[in-house]
Amino acid sequence: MTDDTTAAQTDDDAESPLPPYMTAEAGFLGLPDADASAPEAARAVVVPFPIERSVSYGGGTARGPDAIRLASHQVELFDESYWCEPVHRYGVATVEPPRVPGDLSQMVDELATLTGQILDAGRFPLILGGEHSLTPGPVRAAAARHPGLMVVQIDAHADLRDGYEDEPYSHAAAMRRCLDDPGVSLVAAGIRNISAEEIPFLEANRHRIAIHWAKDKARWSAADIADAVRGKPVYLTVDLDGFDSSLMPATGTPEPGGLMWDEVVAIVRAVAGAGTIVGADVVELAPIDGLHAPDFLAAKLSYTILTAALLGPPPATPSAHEPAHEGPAPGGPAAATD
Ligand SMILES: [Mn+2]
Repeated sequence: MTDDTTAAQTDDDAESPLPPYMTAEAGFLGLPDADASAPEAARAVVVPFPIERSVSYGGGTARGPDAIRLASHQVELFDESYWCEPVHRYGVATVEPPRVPGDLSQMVDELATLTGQILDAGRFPLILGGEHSLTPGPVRAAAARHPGLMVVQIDAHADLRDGYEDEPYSHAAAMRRCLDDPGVSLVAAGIRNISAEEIPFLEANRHRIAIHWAKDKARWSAADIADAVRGKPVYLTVDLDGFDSSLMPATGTPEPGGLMWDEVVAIVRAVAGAGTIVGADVVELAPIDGLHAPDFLAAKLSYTILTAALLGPPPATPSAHEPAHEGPAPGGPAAATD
């Protein structure tokens, strides 16, 4: 296919339908069909996107989306932080994996078009990777519709290289490609790998790049990230290697010294409370046969992201439906135990 042909088809892309929906039972969270809303009515649209082209160490991310989807069938729908089954308040539909072009630049273009269709329908796109090279696509679509877009990145790696191994759209350049749009800003957390070649770009773009280093995590919190995005539209990208490698060995470049589960959930919810999350991705799961905990983590995180983005953070105080603490109420007849 020539470039001219590609350009000529672009006009038609806005009219092209989404890929067909999976059944609710097969899709994300595996809802019994009787319990699910019609897929067209669901506010959340999950897009499995098994891109694997530029992996630099361990492979296997092409199997990531399916592993997350299948693990999601084991995720409990009830969320004790919200005291309900949040998915029934917004609805989720899952499309079949779209065609993944071999050329990474074209891949990004096509995913931008697809994500734009979801956004234009007033719905929330969640992309399941696949490698991190996909992220510039949905970010481009979101930035075109939400001026002043903030990208919140959970990652072990800064991903600020201007290409890697002659590939400008490499996963190692994912955030750099997002920042090609001068209107996009970046807040990163969990970073513990940056190369010397990335430093000049970082230093020249301090006004729109804030990095919360993993090494300093005792000195920053989710609230700092929330402050940076307050009142702004946010695209959330979670490279699963941002988690500590003890929790997330199933990724191409597992790294010690990373973020823990509660820390990432706190960031997601704080960002949802301060800004408006308009789209998200969860990328770089490379499943390990026989080790299902990482797949489940990715699935539960994906549900946590959808719920926070579509319902906001949970109530700050514990649910009124349950006692705040075990044991006797203060001042109650059994309060004096001495
Ligand atoms: Mn990354």
